[in-house]
Amino acid sequence: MKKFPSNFIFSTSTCSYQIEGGRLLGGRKHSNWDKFTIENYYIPPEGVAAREIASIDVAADYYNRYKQDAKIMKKIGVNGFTYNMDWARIFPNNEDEVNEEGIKFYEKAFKALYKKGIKLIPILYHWDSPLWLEEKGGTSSRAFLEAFRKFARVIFTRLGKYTDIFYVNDENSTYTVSAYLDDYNPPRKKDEKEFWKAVYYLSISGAIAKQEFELAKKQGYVSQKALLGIDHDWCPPLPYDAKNKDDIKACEIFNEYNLNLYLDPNILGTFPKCFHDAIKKFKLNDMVLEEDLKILKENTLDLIGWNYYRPAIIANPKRLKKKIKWQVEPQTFITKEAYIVFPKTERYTSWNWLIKPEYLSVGAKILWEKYQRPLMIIENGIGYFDVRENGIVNDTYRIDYLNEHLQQVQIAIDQGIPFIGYSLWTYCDIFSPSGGYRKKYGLVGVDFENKTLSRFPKSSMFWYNDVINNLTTFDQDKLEYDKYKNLALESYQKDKIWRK
Ligand code: BGP
Repeated sequence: MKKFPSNFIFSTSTCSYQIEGGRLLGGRKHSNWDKFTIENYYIPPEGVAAREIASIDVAADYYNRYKQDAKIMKKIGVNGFTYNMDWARIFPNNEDEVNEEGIKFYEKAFKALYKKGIKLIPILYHWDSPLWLEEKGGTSSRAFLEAFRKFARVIFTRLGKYTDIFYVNDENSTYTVSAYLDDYNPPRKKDEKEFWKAVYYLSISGAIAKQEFELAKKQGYVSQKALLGIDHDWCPPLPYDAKNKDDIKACEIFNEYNLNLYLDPNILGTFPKCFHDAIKKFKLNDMVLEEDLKILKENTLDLIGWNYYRPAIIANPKRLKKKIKWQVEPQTFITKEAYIVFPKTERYTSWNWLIKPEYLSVGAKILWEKYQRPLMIIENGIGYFDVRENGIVNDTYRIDYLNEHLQQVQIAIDQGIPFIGYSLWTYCDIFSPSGGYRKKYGLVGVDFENKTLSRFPKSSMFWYNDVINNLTTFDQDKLEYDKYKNLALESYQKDKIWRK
């Protein structure tokens, strides 16, 4: 394999409500995720891979530790940091009043990175709406559009100097399915008509952000070569039985709802058939304005961010009536014509997430051929029960997972697919929507157990540093686990960056 290009972006990604804390500090007011975690607080028994809904009041305390974190990121050697700013910190009370202390926090935090040669890669929206917006109807209402325009404008004009890559939103799919088709995440509307409204307004908001982005470019707030993308978590489907035409058909149906529905609008400028069918079914014609569709068509996005964790093994539900020995997780997917199944012959994480790295390059080829946009991985990582010993975590499983997935990015680049970067989920241990603080994803540990929130190294951060220094991944069977473990132990003993 060829080495990564010298200008390749090696980044880590995270998200304000999961890492930042300071939820009532600096003029901030509560959001829907504060309300949700307060009202649904639940800690499962120790060591169980189950949903933990803990407090995000302090989370990993990035709000107070951003300077230390910038130094640690420098040690890792990343040149990017993908971060979703907190809307409720910048606009705590309404859509018009900017909280100067809030935006100044981000200017300080991102300047600390910028001075270390780490490019900020902002994601504008990641599921977390200010409460005042929820009260106006939230993402499934037209109120979302103008409020989002004002929010986007502040981000582009105030933070445009620190970067030339932005994303409008993270995973409209998981967000709309888990929060509008299901009641798993806030605002827990569990109403199919609300689901289609949220899909519509989120798509239009991406085009509105592009309008503001191009205006900010004209006015000199953002560089002319800057790019604005959308970040989607498509799970490339594969048929449970490659010879079964019903399973193959089910994969096409899955893609209509899990790929076309979320990327066609902001990349091609048009909604796919399933959307138009739903508008008729739910009599939502009044929602769809000609002016909106014009904005959508004229303001498509430049880049596809892709959150790749796993593909989806798809079977036609007709099969499920037969007694087939496998796990089937009833999916709250919009379609009942395609089910995700979990054959026991596959590899899974302890949270039952399928591990199949080769579908990263398979999926990348499909995305490039269908949409012809540069790609960047915005999330890829493994949640695990990490065990800390001698002050560090020797996470060889995370090194395995990340190395074999990043290798697929290299393979895709060798096939001529224009990947501009890879942003790993995640920098340090944070709050996980499905696993709370027990489901660890970080390259860097955070001491939640003793409530000190102090940072400590894991072996995987030294693997990532090795990849970045050499501009390549390593043969899976030649990974130097002991080297990374000893570097972590040595660093923890002597580097001051671990002392706040
Ligand atoms: C994505 C979200 C991230 C992150 C990740 C891991 O859907 O964009 O915020 O949470 O999933 O998910 P989890 O933490 O639930 O394992």
